[in-house]
Amino acid sequence: MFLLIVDSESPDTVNSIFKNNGSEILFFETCSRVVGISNLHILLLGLRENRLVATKHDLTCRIIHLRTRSARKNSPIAPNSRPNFLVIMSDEHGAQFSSAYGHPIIETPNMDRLAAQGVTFDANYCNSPLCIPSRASFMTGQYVSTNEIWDNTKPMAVDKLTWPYLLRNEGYDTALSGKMHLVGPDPLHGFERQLSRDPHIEEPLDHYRWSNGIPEAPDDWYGVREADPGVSPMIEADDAMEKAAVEFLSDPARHEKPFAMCVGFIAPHFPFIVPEPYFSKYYPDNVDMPNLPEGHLDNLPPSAQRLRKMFGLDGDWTDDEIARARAAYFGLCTYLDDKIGNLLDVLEQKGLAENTVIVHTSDHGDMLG
Ligand SMILES: [Ca+2]
Repeated sequence: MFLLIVDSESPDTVNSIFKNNGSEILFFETCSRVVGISNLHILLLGLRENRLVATKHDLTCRIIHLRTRSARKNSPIAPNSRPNFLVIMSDEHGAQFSSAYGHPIIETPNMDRLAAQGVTFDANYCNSPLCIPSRASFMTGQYVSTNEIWDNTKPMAVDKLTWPYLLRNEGYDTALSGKMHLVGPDPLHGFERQLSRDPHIEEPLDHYRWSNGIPEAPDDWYGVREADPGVSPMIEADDAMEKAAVEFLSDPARHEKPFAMCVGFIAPHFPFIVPEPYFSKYYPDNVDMPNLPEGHLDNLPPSAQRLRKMFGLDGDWTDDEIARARAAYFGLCTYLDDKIGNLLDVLEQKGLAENTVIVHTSDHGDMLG
């Protein structure tokens, strides 16, 4: 399946191209915008003078769940009906760490709920294991190599076409609540406004200089030993994002236009600090240890071995320290899941559920050891 958003002067041409590819295109509007349901990617295209600006092969983004009205009701989206979009994007959440993807311990009932109502993807990959490159691909529908963003310091070019721009041009109310990690002069790139704040752009990282060589961490990575129950600034930021998103969905003045809101939660990204009862739900009795095959670390490619040295990931941690870190991550997954559930509940309470396409994804994963 893919969600197709096309900026086109010739929708008939787009339709014929994708029909010929065996894809299903569902028009939700008679002019130049198309939303289609087809295969494996979120796709952002521009069509000018009957020439595709970006091709189907110029983009991949990972989508974990996609729920559409048509999927729920087994009927196509009606012509001239413009659905709302709710995009829920977490940070560093490997899909395997959810009950929806069969994890034996972690409970994510609201991801299960989304999966039961829509489509779940099992062979879909993000473009980069880093926030900014992966999110730039998600925003533009283009490969990292096309965007030329390789690390967590480079801003996206201000003239990049993004899916919020396309929807905004079509009369959508486009809003961001939380993280999209848009560093540089434009923190919105097509979103009309930020409803909350993105804590990860408030302290930009230094640009990497090749002349400095590849540094090695002087100590073991701090993240493991700081795992604990509690409230970190990132938890406070996530709570604020959720509150702002709920207020947005609940605001009757907003219903004049269709909306496309992206809620960018930090969880389950470290710090491994999560409020109770989420920590004790998994620690100490309900957490497993990493499954590390014999010789795995020695056989990692040189680039991965360099990264391990750079982050200090060969720490001399006890089994208990590792268990606490994993339990906190498990707890953050359930904490995130509760927030997703609250957003779904508000959609239903406000009568928006039937006409809202929900996309749940993450910018990349985590292997947890
Ligand atoms: Ca990230």
